[in-house]
Amino acid sequence: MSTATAIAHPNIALVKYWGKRDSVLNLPATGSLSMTLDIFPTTTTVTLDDAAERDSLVLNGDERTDGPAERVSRFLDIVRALAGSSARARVETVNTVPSAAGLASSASGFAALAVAAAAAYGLDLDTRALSRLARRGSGSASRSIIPGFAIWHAGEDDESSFAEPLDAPELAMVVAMVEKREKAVSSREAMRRTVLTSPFYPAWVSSTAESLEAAADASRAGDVERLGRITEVNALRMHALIQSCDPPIRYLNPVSVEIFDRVAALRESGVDAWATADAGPNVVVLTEPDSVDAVTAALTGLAELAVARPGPAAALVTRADG
Ligand code: 2P0
Repeated sequence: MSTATAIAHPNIALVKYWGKRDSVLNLPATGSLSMTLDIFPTTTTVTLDDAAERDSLVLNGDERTDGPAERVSRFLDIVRALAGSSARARVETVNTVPSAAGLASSASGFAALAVAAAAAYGLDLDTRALSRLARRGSGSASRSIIPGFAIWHAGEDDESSFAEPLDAPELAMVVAMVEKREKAVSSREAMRRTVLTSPFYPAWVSSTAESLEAAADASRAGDVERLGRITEVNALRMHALIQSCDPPIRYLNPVSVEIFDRVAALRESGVDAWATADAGPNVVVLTEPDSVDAVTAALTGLAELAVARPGPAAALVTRADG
C-alpha cells in the first residue's frame, strides 16, 4: 500500500483573503499576501487502501466521520481524478496549531494533505500545481505550500490562481492566543454571508486589490513601515466588513481590541509593530526581529504568546510503495 507523510505550517495573511468568486474551484475575489510560520506544524500521512470502501480520517487521534471527514474525502476525489485512481485512503493528521481558533489550521492541514496525497497517489506535481491543488481544499492552504512570504494571485481560472514566493524584509510575528475555543461561525460560512449580505463587500474587493499591489511593492522594496501600515488597515477593514453582515458576525473580543490598543501605544513609543487578526479573537503582531521582546513585554498577561519567524515550504517527509 502506497503511503506518504508531509509537514506544513500555518500562514498569517498581511493582506487577507475574504470572499470567493467561485466556491467550487475556490477562486478568491482578490489576491492575498502572507507569511508562512515556523511554528504549529501539521503532519499528515495518507495511506492508500484498495480494500476500503470509503476514506477515513483520524484527526489528532480521533476517528472522524463528520464534516472534516467529508471535506477530506471530497478533496481526495480531486486527487483521485488527477491520478486516475479509485483507491480509498486513510488520512491521519496531527495539528499542533490550536484547531479552529482563527489560526488557520485549515491552511496547514490542506497544504500537508495536498503534498501527502499527491505523493501517495503517485502524482508528480511542481510547486505551482501543489499550490493550486491545496487551494481546492482551503483557499489559504495555497499559501502554506510556499516558504516565508507568499503572494496568492487571484487569477482568472484554476490554472492561474496559485501562490508563489515574494521577497520580503526581515520580519517576525508574535501570536497572541486570546482563546482556543472553536469559533461560532466558520470562515467559510462567514465569507458566504459577507458576499451575500454586506453592502460594503464591493468596496472591500476594490480596496483590497489596491492594498495587495501596494503591500507587494513595499515587501519587495523592504519597506517594513509601509507593509506594516497596510497590514493593520487591511485587517481592521476585514473585521469591519465581517461585522457589517446580516446577521452580524464579530470575531474580535475585548481582549483582542485591548491588544490592538497596546500595539498602537507601542508604535507611539517608537516600536515598529502592527496588529492583524484572522477569523477569530487571536491577534498576531507583525514586527521586526529586534522588537520581539518589546512586543511580548507589552502583551504579557493578556494572552498566551508564541513567537514565529518565516517558516519552511510544505514538504514530503517519507514516501513508500507497498
Ligand atoms: C486569510 N482567512 O487570508 C483569511 C483571513 C481568515 C481570515 O483564509 O473556505 O479557511 O477553506 O477557502 O482559507 C480563512 O479561510 O477558507 C482565511 P476556505 P479559509 O488567511
